[in-house]
Amino acid sequence: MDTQSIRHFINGAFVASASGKCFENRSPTDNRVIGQVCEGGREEVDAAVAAAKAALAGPWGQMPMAERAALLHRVADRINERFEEFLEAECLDTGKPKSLASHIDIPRGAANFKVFADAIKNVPTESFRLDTPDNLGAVNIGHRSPKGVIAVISPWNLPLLLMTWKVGPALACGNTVIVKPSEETPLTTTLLGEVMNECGVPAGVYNVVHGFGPDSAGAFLTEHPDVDAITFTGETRTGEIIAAAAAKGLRDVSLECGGKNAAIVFDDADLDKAIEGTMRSAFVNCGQVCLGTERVYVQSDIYDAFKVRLVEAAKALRIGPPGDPDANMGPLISKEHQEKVLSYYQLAIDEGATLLTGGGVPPMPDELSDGCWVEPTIWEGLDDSARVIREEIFGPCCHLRPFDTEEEVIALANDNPYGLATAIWTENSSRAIRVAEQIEVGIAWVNSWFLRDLRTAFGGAKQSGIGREGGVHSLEFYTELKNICIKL
Ligand code: NAD
Ligand code: 6OD
Repeated sequence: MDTQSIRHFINGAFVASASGKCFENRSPTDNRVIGQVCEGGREEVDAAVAAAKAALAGPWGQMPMAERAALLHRVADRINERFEEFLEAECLDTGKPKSLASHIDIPRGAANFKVFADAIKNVPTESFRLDTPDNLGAVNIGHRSPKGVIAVISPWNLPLLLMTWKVGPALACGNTVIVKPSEETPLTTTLLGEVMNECGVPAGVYNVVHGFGPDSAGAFLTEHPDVDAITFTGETRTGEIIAAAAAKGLRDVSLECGGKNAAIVFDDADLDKAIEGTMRSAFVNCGQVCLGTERVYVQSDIYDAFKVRLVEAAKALRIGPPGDPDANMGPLISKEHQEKVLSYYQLAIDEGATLLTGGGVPPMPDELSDGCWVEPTIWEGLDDSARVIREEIFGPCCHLRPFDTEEEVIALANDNPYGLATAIWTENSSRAIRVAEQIEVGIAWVNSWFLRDLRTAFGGAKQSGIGREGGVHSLEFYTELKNICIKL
């Protein structure tokens, strides 16, 4: 794939925009232009939706489930065969360390196809025998069919992983898709088009239209009347706009949105595990993980010991570009996001935080000085009502606050409009379950973080989203369940 000239993938072919419009793709490591991306308009969205609709009526719609599943296994295998190209492309777009993308982004991108191809073969449908007045009875059989044409709107933080997390189950269930990847990260979604063709996935099953959100490909796609359902991952306020678009025509919508996640460290926690886990949850992917921890509550009697160790570990993080084998933290995604995160760093000080480490832009070599770098940052001392405590920052930062009792920390953790994830650190399993049950989130980890079993429900409570994906929950979303009632 020519990473310098990125086109749409529609009906099995790479095409430019009819308008000739393009936008720049810039490297987060030094802000240089790394390519031009075609910007899709109504014409490209119409063509992609028409291709997706036609494919449902073609060989894809007739394909037996086992054959479809085998094809998706081939897609996963081909991603793994072209692993290095996917890795290069993901790191070029995001600037993240290769060590991270090679362990998380690319393998999960492939796994998402295999897991859901296998799941679809093993999910039973319901059946009920009904007594009737004539004593002959009736039998009800559940039948699942694909929902149809699915719009997939994906973000930039884990581009391949989060896009295939939706495309994998959608295709496994027999749907066709149009993906609108984030304008920040167009590469791996485009590369997947080549893989689809190589594996023999019929034209029109997987389509990609590049562009922005409002008044661009994202809005045109979600508003398109021939799109049957929309699955979205991104910011909560974008989710609200997409939910409104989905309401027209009563299309189904799945929303995986933002978070302001709490970690809770009890005094009986294994401190080594809690420090290692909190370091990952606050700083991995430069803090750009929706499940990441930005609020850390630590029981008072271990607060000082925890603080000293976390700050020391954060200071030891090595910031650098993907090619630096020692780097374990990359840049933020864009200058715009860097500006946003730095504005929160300033706000924290204005709101009265004590800065424990970081708080600015790290010194970088000349050739990287225009990159989107920020320091890993830890504060304490903010009021619970501070904006830095309440709003999602989506950067490598967290605030520490002591607590005394279980009841107090449950109330603190729940005092937020978001409800995505939490991490609870304790060696007392009764307490762990008691607390996990009371935290208002979709995902609660105990003595771990981002430990994923793809068969489990994934999604957010409160303003973190609507619906659940993962395992049978994805199959629920991507199929239409019909009841067939047969009178005997
Ligand atoms: P974003 O909402 O800005 O963009 C996400 C996608 O939506 C992009 O492809 C964008 O072009 C598109 N978009 C924007 N406006 C649109 C519109 N009006 N109509 C249609 N499409 C539109 O989010 P982002 O900045 O790419 O990602 C970061 C956010 O995503 C954070 O808030 C993070 O918490 C959230 N996120 C959530 C999860 C989850 O699983 N809950 C996972 C990853 C990221
Ligand atoms: O692991 C996943 O399936 C998933 N959806 C992760 C989301 C991470 C958010 O940034």
